[in-house]
Amino acid sequence: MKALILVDIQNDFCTGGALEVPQGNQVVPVANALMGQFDLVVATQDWHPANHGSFAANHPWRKPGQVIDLNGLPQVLWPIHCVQESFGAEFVQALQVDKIDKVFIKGTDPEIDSYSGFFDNGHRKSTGMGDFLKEKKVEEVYVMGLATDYCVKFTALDAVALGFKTWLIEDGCRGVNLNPGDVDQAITDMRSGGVEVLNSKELL
Ligand code: VGL
Ligand code: ZN
Repeated sequence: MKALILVDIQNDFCTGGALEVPQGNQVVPVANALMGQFDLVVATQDWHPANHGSFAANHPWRKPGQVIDLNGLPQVLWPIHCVQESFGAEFVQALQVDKIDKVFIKGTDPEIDSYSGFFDNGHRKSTGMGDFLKEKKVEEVYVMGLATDYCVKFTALDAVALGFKTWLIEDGCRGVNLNPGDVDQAITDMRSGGVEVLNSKELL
C-alpha cells in the first residue's frame, strides 16, 4: 500500500497568510493531481492554541525568526499562525479535501512545537499517523506540502525512522528559506536520512 502525505497545505502558509511560504499555493494543483494515484491520502494540519510557545508574540520582546529555548528544545519563533478554528488554519480552498482519508492535527500542546506530522519535536507524543498508516498496511509514503525546510523535512525523516520507504515529491513542496539555502540543505538532509527524491510527473 502506498500513501500520500500532504503536509500543512493551509491558508497561513499560502499567499497573504501569516507565515507565507513563497509560492506556497503552487503545491495545491500538484496535490490535486496526485491524490487519485494513491491507495490512501492523509494530511497534517498545524493546529495551535493561541498561547502556543512557538509564537513570538507570546514572549516579551521577542521577534519572529529569533531562536529561544522552549522547555529544553531550541525553538524558532514564528508569527501567530494556524490558530485552531481560524481561517488561517483551514486547508486552502482549492485543495480537494474530499479526497483526504484522514487528517492528523499537530502543534496542539502550547509547551512544545511539532514540525513532524508523526511526533512533536521532542518525540514525546505521537499524533497517531504512524499507527494509522501501519494499520492500513502502508509500506511506502510520498511526502509533499509546506514547508520543505520545516514540517515536510521532519515528517519525511520520521517516516524513514518508522520504517516506511519514503519519497519526497520535490515539486510538490515549497520552503520558507528563513536563511538562504535552507531548502537545498533540507533536501540534502532528507537524502542523507534515507529519503528518495522524485518529481510528481514520475507518478502521473
Ligand atoms: C511550519 C513553521 C511553523 C510548517 C509550521 O508547516 O513547516 N513551519 N509551523
Ligand atoms: Zn506552526
